[in-house]
Amino acid sequence: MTTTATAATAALPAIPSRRLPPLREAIVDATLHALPPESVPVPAAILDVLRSATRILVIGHVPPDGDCVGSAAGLVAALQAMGKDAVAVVDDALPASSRAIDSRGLVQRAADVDGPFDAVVLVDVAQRTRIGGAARFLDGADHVVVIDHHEDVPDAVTFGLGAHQQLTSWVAPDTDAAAVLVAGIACALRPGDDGPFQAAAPMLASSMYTDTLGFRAPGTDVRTLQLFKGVVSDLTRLDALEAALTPSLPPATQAIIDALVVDVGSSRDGGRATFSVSRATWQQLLQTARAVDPKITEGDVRGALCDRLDDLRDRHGVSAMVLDEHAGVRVSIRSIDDGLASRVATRLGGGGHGRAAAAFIVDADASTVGERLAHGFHQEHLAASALLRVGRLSAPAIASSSS
Ligand SMILES: [Mn+2]
Repeated sequence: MTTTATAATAALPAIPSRRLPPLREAIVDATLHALPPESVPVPAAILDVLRSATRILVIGHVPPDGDCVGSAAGLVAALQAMGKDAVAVVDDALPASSRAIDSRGLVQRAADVDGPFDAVVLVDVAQRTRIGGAARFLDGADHVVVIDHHEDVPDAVTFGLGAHQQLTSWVAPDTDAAAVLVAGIACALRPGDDGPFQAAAPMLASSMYTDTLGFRAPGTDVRTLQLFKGVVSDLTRLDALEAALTPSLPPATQAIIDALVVDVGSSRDGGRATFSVSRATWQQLLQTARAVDPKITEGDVRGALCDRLDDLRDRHGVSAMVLDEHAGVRVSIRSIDDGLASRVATRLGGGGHGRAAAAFIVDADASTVGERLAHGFHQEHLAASALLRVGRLSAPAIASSSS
């Protein structure tokens, strides 16, 4: 019985929360120096596993976001640059913005990959239940590594690991993005050789950008911005990065989303804005999009809705969306208050970041979920007078805008 759990929690030292300068100003501000990736303190145990392994699988979470895709693809690019046989899996359809981050097309679905791997690395996630079909690769690995910046503390039991398997984890909850940790790893893998880091850098920069909401999230660490600036050093590069991360939907699809947001404007109450997308509306959004471009994924459309949710959060403090998809009801929650969004999502059986979190609820109808969402906010001590009003846009109301 030699299972060993190495729990390294080498977080960056905390700094006071404050809003950063606008990104475009920060990029051209000569007094704000770029920070080298060597500044991220990487636990030696993580490097030992990665250096000694020959066949490595790197897994991100599902549903995916920019950070897990960029971190997984970036780590694989770094490992390949030092001659490793490394494969990235995110077992879900990638939204267009994430496909743009995975600029080399390194990320695959679990069914397209053959094991076994001697090391399996989870990035941006610390739960076996959040990696889809990639979970089966955990069972044959000598080493399981977790690199994450959320609160979950992994252990060998919940990962279902056997006595011969070693779990090595680096969980740094005060870090803005998993990509910050991966940047440190890529740089430290082979001292004196920045090839692995350079191979990963564009993907990691995009991850940092998305997980900090373009460095607009309150409390974003200035050092993450300085790391980013080491890669995206001028406005030309920033423009290219932002253009790649902003997929365009067909005008008819966008028009429906715009109509939803107009509806939200009238339904906000007490600084909290919510909106509900019925199953019929969701189907209509997908159909209008795919009629123009069959490659548009559900994630692309969901991403456009979430962009609006972010705007609403910035304007109203709290925003939420109840999205009635075919397989269940998705709830997305945003808050300026760090922690509120994740606490409410946890009450609904989900989780996520402090300011952006989600839950996916099967076997429930949207109105019941909407009530549970409102109740969840109340349990978080939001005033009763700010009872959430859910703006509903029925399918007939948008029929004219899609025909
Ligand atoms: Mn992340």
